[in-house]
Amino acid sequence: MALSHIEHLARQIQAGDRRSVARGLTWIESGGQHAEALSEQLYPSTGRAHVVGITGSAGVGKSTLTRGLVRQARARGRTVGVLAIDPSSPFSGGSILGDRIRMNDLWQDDGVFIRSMATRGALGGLSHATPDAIDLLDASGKDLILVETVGVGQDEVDVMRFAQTVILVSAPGLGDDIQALKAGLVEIADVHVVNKADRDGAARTAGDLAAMVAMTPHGANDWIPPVKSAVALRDEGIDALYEEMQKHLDHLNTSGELRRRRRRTAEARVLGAAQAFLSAALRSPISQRDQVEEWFDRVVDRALTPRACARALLRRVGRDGQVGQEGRT
Ligand SMILES: Nc1nc2c(ncn2[C@@H]2O[C@H](COP(=O)(O)OP(=O)(O)OP(=O)(O)O)[C@@H](O)[C@H]2O)c(=O)[nH]1
Ligand SMILES: [Mg+2]
Repeated sequence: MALSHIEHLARQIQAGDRRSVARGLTWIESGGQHAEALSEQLYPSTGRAHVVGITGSAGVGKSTLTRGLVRQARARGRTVGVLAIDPSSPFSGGSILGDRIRMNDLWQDDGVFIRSMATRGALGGLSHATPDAIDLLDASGKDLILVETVGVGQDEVDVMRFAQTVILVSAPGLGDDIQALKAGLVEIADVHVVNKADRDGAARTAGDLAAMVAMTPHGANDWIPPVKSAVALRDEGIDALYEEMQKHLDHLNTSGELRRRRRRTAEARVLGAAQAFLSAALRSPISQRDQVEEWFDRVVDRALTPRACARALLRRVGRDGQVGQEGRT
């Protein structure tokens, strides 16, 4: 594909053209050279949106809350992009369809762009496609980008690194879940919300969370994650949640923490890309040709240690300039 074609698509995306945004996201999901060329074109016009991660156990009401937050943003005249990341196996597409139906009313609004991504199992994995997809929505001019994931695995926790604000959704009656989530997710939450506050036990869940927050040491100028309640189904508590999200962004801006978070994100992306390049290069047939075969034999014959061989292989990969030339970036 000619570069001018990619440049054209990038310009259309920057102009906010919906069909181009949809097409660009499809490219990014499938990865490869076109995706990288497109991301390169878009990168200079990113870094403007407020990226908010919405995570929590399955069924706590993340999508319902997301829909509510979209409405709050729209009422304030802000444009919104939503990425609902489906961590389920490629075999079950159920919840994508569910999300689509539940968010149906928002699909008609030009100021909103919603996309479900089932990237688990795709080459490069969840955490590689997501930041590029966020960038694309950012470049298309969306003021707010909401990223929904079930916080089940390390991949989903990693995705939250790309957000400036993380909202952790809990629901009453999921005591064990809270325990399970404690290690990974409570740590990264900037705002807690106990959804389904219409159900028994909501006050207790909120109390447990508040106790956990209180146990975490905080400096005098640190942000202390608030614990809010909501009934997303009835649109209750969503405006207060939106306000907390805004307050957190203000805190990031005034404290200098925003720059530090962006720096951390940059580092994670660079290292992630370097790892992906390297493993692709190491697996490529070119780097395994001739000499390398002989090296492996020498390892078998105890003439070379596995580590020394690995160093030689890395030197060779670097010298051949193959790094990043193939595979997903
Ligand atoms: N009682 C009650 N039910 C709710 C509330 N919010 C959402 N629900 C219901 O809970 C179920 C799950 O809601 P979703 O918004 O799909 O939850 P989710 O966390 O996005 O689910 P997954 O994406 O599948 O993990 C739906 O049947 C909702 O109608 C609430 O405030 N109260
Ligand atoms: Mg959902």
